[in-house]
Amino acid sequence: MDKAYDANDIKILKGLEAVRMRPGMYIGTTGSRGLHHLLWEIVDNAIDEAANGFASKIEVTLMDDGSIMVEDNGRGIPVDINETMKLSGVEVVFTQLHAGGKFNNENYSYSGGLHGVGAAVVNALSRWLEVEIKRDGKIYKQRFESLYDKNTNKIAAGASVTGLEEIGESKETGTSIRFLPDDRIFDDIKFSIDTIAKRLKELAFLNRGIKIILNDLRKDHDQGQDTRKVFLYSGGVIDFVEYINEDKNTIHPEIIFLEGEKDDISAQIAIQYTDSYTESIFSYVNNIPTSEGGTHETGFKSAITKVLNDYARKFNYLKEKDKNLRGEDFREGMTAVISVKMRDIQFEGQTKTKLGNSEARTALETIATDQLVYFVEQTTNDHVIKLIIEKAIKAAKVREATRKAREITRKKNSLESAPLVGKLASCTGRNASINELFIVEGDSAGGSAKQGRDRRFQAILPLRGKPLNAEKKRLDQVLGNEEFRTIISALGTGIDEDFNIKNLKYDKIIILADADQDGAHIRAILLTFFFRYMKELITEGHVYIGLPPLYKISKGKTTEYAYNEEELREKIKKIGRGYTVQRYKGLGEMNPSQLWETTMNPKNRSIIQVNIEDGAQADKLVTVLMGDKVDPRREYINTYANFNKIDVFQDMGV
Ligand code: TSJ
Repeated sequence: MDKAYDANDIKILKGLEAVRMRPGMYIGTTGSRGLHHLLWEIVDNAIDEAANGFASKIEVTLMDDGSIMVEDNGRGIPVDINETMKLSGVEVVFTQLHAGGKFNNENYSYSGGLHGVGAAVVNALSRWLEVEIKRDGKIYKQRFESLYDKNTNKIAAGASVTGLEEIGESKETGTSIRFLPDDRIFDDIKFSIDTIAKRLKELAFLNRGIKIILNDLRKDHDQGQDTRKVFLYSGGVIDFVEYINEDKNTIHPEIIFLEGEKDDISAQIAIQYTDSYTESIFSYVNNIPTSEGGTHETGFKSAITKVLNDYARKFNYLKEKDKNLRGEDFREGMTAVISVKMRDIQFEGQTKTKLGNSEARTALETIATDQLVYFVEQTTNDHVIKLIIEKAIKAAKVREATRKAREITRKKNSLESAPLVGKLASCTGRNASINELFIVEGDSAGGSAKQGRDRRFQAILPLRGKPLNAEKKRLDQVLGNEEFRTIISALGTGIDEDFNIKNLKYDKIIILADADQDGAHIRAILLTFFFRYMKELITEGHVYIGLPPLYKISKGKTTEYAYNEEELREKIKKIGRGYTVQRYKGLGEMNPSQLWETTMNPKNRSIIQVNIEDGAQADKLVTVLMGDKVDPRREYINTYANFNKIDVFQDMGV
């Protein structure tokens, strides 16, 4: 008979083994995201130490054996014995779940809420983990391993294989953690230097004055990449805004900086306007991006609207008969970064990236109002405020014109939708959850696609010319463009504030353009349009880029296709002597059955899902691709415009 569970068993169940049993519960996934989550967990602890004023430098190093090291020059994790636990501070941190290394919550005022699962989880999911601590004149070291135990037939998670040993002396202080993620847990244990660099740069922007260094000591690291990157921004969010606006045309040189604290909530805000027609607000709470916004953003926006309207009235920009300007008018062309630090954060929203705490709304409204009132009262700032208010008044006028244009478009779409949809070859099936819309460059490729498709679920929309560049246009002009009107009416969702994803008629929207500069331009134009006016299409993962093959290799009756040069070499090797190679210059060169086989048939095709995890980076990329500064775009397109590099295009965030 099984023996009854007692308290000891329960304790074992709550040990680190539990983490290995259900890694997803602690880190979300065992894919690349989860792997990097381990790193962020460790980095967050070092950031906390620095944010509390005890460390000034954090160094992350990718080691050649696949492990990763994080070092700070803080006080060093306490090494003395915790009386209740009968363990050293170090052992508590790495072997006790939920202890989280927070000995003293007063010292650790702010800790990341999304992460914060604790260093013990990292230990449990690593092959091995080593910690080195310099403090009190000494160097201490301890090693943990996840080893197979043949007595229990199980892997003991993160067990200490040495004690906390004194291995030397040092006048310095600090903590260093090195660990190797466990390949028995993760799908792949290769860290992405790009993902890490992007996040460390962001953390450096959000934590002014902290020097964050990234070293790549892997022998096979990408040639041409620096092996050492240093991120240090003494201006913090001000530098962040400057970086986002780097390739935009700013309309005033000085960046507005608002900073304050209320009810234990602190906020830093940087604002600068550009000649763009869209708003780019990036908000964070405890260094975590809040892509869906939330209460802190709402509070900030109310403050802007109220203070600037009051000012506009007081100084007669608005006459008595004029209506107040709307919030959106003041946000046209605004780039802003908002960084909030507070306790007990709560997330809401579809992707849990929306701040829910109501106290953040009132705090941000108060802080932003007080600071902005102070800013507008300085006579040296008169010219900036004047620019902003005049821009908002212009925006309000355009808004009114747009409303009228929109009404006309609505009527047009409902009354005479036939000519628009005329170009569209719809599919016969009505199941929006499987239907696909191919937006195809050119009439001839469009014709092949119409003939080659599976008409039950694939619809084709050929694009004749280039649609206009939405980045440089206002909504009324976008709505006036025939190519865009056709797309809007085909998708069924409406646009901008009318957008409703529930009405989307297709699960996948696949952009099919040639592998040349013109094609790259069309892709960029369409992505920009979706990004600015139908963002959810992208964030919900409905937008794809189709990849037509670049080469056809044939011999007798065998035909193979290759999507890049490496594949071409492989296929040639496979097919042997006597082959011919055709290089496709455009989609138009393929006949309908070839196009189906290589590019449209879900069984064979390759398509790339467009994602924008990193909003600031995506915004920057769209600006570079579609803005009116030519040099950065030329540089970018020269580097990335071909299909072989399109994965980079995706990595960049669009
Ligand atoms: F926990 C960990 F492994 F994730 C980790 C912790 C990783 C890294 C890279 C750094 C750290 C860390 C922890 N750096 N600094 C600290 N500081 C403390 O743990 C500490 C030191 C002193 C005192 C004190 O009250 O004297 C309190 C704390 C929490």
